[in-house]
Amino acid sequence: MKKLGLLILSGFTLMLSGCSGINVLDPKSSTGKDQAYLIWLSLAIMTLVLVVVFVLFAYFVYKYRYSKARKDYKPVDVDGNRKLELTYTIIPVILLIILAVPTVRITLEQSPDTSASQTPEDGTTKIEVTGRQFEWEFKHENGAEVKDELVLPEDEDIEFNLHSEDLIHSFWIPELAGKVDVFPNKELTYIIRDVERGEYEGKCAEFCGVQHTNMTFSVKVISKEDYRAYINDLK
Ligand SMILES: [Cu+2]
Repeated sequence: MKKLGLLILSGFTLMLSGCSGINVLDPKSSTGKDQAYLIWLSLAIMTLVLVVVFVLFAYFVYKYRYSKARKDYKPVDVDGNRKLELTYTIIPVILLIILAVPTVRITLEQSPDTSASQTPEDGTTKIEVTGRQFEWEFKHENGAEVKDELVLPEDEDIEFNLHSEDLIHSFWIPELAGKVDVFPNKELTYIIRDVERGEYEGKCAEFCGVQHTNMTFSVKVISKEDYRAYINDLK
């Protein structure tokens, strides 16, 4: 009975996690790929530590199990054993360095910026994003505005200038990159690099009111020529 309860509970947890159709671990931009790399790297290091600890644990539980023969066994005192202490200090430090270096580098590189770049680089497309209850508005470089539909040119870096008109929202295209909070009275610049062709889903990831669930948008990444034609038609 307990087992059945556990099974039902884990089933519910899976359903409630709302993971349908989201493929965070197979991202379609180099920004998202860097983020997925960090997830895999930390998972790999955690798994390594877990396996070593569990194997040693099982081994010691077995090796030092109680028996009549060892009833009066006194373990060796390892207090102050320099070799041992150095080993279990240095190994975690090395693991943390392996984890920290790419994490700090990628985080600094990708962090949303408070100042929009003044001189757009070649291969960068700027989109002004406005979040409001309960819709998204996208303004293209030529001034054309579209609601809840984001069309982008493939293989370009997309510079999003994000702001909100009311309260805090969160801009999220799971298949392209991680979430970014969108604030009122604060302009944030977030760059998603090398977006790949395809159709994706975008959403607000910050509970912002009763219609929050409906604050979604579609994302279409098309060829550069098609994109030029698209924004010219919008004008
Ligand atoms: Cu919202």
